Amino acid sequence: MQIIGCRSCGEAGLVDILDLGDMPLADRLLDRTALTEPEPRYPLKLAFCPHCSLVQITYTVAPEELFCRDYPYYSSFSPALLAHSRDNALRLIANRGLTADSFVVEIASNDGYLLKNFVEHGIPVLGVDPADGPASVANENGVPTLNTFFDLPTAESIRRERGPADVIIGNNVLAHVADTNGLVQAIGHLLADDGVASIEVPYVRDLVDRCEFDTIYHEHLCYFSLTALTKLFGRHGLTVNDVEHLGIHGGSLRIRVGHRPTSSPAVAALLASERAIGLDGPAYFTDFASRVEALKETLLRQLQHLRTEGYRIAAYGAAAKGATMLNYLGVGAPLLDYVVDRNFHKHGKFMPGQHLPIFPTERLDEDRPDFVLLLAWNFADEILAQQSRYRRAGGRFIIPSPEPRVV
Ligand code: JHZ
Repeated sequence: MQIIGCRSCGEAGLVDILDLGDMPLADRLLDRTALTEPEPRYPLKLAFCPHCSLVQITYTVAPEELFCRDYPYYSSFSPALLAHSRDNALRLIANRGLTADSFVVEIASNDGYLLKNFVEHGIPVLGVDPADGPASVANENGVPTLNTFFDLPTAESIRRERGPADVIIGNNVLAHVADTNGLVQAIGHLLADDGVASIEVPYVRDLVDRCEFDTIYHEHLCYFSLTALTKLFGRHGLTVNDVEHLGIHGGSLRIRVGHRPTSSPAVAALLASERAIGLDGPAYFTDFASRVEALKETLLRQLQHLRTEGYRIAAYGAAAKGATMLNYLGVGAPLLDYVVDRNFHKHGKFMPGQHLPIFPTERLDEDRPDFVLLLAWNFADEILAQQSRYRRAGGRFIIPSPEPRVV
């Protein structure tokens, strides 16, 4: 569905920023039998709202089609993400003085990768996630999880049965929910008067500055600045009381939100710096499309040159962002041979659109392609360290952004 007004403030007059064309769904990995069937494609266009500064895509794919069955993303396959999440959990436990009498809720809790840290400390938790595979893994591992979408009716029923939440965590979920205001309202309803909501979102400034265009796909409806976040939460009587700029996922903001204003200087400082660089206006985004196009041309030329020279090239990371990268560049076979990934739920499947097969990472050692395009560049340090044997044997990685480089 095409949106008419802004996803946050509802105003008309969105300004176009970037058009990636009609794209397949990034996490819709295909079985071999589906390869001959037509694949749904939807418009992928980015726009800016001059009223509330929210960057957003203009077309909404039904959430049931995106998230419920066969959702292949399991958070627990990245040790760096596990460490990041554990650190967040331990800080919340210490700073909030959480005990066996507290109640922690996580929205989009996936396979229980984060809540397990609270469970270990004897703190009551509840996860909510619509993806049936990850939710059942969480339940099997002792992290109680409701296999449903988090919305106002769900928040009301949790509050009725369990009382208000002392902590609500929502990492990489705010951008995924079509009813943006409904989600924030539901958070406000479930959050205790003195509770804190800890929310992480990829930071739109990093997206633009580092040309991370591949993080744009249909699951990500919104791309947040602090300016846009404060307006969104403020509309529902909630205050952004703290903010941190983190490296995870190519650059993210973690905000702490509450009913009571206790705002830290960090919030005022980041809002001022967004104003100073013009992130609250459309001009900041004017050259983004041409920079994305230039990156595409450079990377394509490089890959084509290597192939012409007779080198074999594979890719690492059957990530959602990998699907945007491959489909926007229009590269599959014969330029690239295959994709490897650690997540065994993805093995034996094929990437959307370009239909490259997905294999376990051990394939790199067995097959020794000359180059590997790093689609999961956000975990570059971790993956390069893990692939030291392949690299010692002469294998090289191509890191696509902020500009292509070979390591
Ligand atoms: P990764 C995810 O996007 C999911 P994706 C989601 N769409 C979201 O919002 C963003 O994050 C923020 C694999 N891997 O996490 C695991 C290895 O094989 O960058 C993943 O399949 N070996 C909800 O899908 C992929 O790479 C490794 O050592 O773009 C990484 O996907 C590591 C670390 C990862 O996200």
